[in-house]
Amino acid sequence: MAKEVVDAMAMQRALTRITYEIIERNRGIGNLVLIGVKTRGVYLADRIASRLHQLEDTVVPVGQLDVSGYRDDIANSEPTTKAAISNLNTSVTDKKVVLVDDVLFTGRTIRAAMDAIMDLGRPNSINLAVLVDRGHRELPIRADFVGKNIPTAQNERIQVSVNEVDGKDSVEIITG
Ligand code: 3GP
Ligand code: 5GP
Ligand code: MG
Repeated sequence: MAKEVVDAMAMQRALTRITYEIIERNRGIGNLVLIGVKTRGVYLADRIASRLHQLEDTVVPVGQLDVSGYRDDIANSEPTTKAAISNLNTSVTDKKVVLVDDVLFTGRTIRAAMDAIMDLGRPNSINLAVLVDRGHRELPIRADFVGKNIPTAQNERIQVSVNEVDGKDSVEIITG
């Protein structure tokens, strides 16, 4: 059973609010870099970047991060490649990095993402923006910018749809 908890308008508003919060927290957006966690985190990062462009008239670089080689809980037959971050035309060293993902759950993906970023350089800071925090953390990780907190049972799933790949913007709770 699917229950919609965030519709297209609410998702737009949440991303706009997160964008303002990023500007406020960083006192402007100089030295900012966005890194989206594949797959849907990348589309959310692109949308935040386009709002930043509208509001601050500045182009913020957006990288795409594939954490699969850095995870601790997925058997990994492929050797870890250092090319986990693609499309980023700048170094992360001395940058204020904002990681963007769709759902924060155990925190293991973000732990892996931080490892991948640290392998590439030494950022000034790393913040985390997520559209949904569904709870159930297994590591001491929290998000700095949250679209919506959705407390879930372990056996529930959060389905995030984005227009770019799913043809609609929504967040649904899937049960059973
Ligand atoms: P995403 O790549 O856009 O984040 O992890 C692959 C996809 O499976 C994710 O898409 C996510 O939407 C979906 N997914 C749903 N439930 C889970 C879950 O419990 N764990 C993981 N890793 N992915 C899930
Ligand atoms: P974590 O590593 O924090 O357990 O999970 C975060 C990653 O796994 C996110 O990138 C997300 O894609 C995926 N994930 C975990 N649980 C869910 C869920 O309920 N829904 C969706 N859409 N993704 C999930
Ligand atoms: Mg994700």
